[in-house]
Amino acid sequence: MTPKRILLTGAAGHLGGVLRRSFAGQFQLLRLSDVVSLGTAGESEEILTCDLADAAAVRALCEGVDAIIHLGGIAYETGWPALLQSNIVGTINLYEGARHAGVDRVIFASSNHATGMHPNDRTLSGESPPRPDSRYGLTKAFGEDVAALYAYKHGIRSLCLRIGSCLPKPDNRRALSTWLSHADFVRLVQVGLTADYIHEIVYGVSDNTRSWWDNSAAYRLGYEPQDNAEIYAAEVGNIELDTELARHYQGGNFVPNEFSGRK
Ligand code: NAI
Ligand code: 15L
Repeated sequence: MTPKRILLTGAAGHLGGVLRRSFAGQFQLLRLSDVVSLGTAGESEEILTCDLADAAAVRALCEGVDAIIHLGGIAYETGWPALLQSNIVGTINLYEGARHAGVDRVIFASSNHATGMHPNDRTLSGESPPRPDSRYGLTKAFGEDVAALYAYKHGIRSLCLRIGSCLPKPDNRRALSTWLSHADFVRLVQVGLTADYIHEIVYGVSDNTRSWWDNSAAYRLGYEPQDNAEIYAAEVGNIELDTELARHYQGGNFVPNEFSGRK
């Protein structure tokens, strides 16, 4: 059954904007939320400004929706104080709000950086264990576990998307493996809104010839990506990441930052 009333967190962000444009007028209600301004509400849109770290506000935010697309949070590496509030406390608050409100499902924007310390000669799947490449990646691995707790214990269907590089087009050699086109992102979220699952972890990636990820779990749910980064190979295939570490591990440039491990 297609949900009628949707909450989108992180709606003012890059991917939030992609979904807002694509979903305009498609649902009875599209509730848009962010901590920053979202402009004026369009038809069947509702705008609620809310800090994900505010438990009471998030509880109110989740009332009366069937499904949540949870994109809100810090999308890059930074210090613990900010990540703790937005990504750890924020995700706990979101799932707790969903439980209180009886929400059917949550699509959680995880990240490839939850598994970024795996070398890129390895093929991973959603069942591959986290190997975070950063504090940011660790918050995403934590979010996947929060999703599992609320799925198996409280019945909230949870689809975790380990998103690769969701950009208008790939911008370097690494992205020929990790690229997720905007259109395929929308397709994957649509699958998340309608498919039958309890808790799944899949990769958010297009049908890239050089993909590092076995995404058969997403295909089983009905995901049919239409784009392949390879068409940009001549344009960006020679644009390499700067360091050997970044080129060796799936997490790319997140890996050399503060690296003091064994090579
Ligand atoms: P973005 O940074 O453009 O958007 C994130 C939004 O979350 C921002 O509008 C920000 O204001 C909001 N936010 C941050 N802290 C908040 C808080 N405490 N309360 C309420 N809102 C808060 O990021 P983007 O690119 O749109 O990514 C969306 C999600 O997808 C993020 O969770 C990111 O980690 C994840 N992701 C994105 C990838 C990409 O290629 N764009 C790759 C992997 C994961
Ligand atoms: C992410 O998780 C980031 O949010 C995004 O800005 C990109 O760095 C992306 O991963 C990536 O790995 O390309």
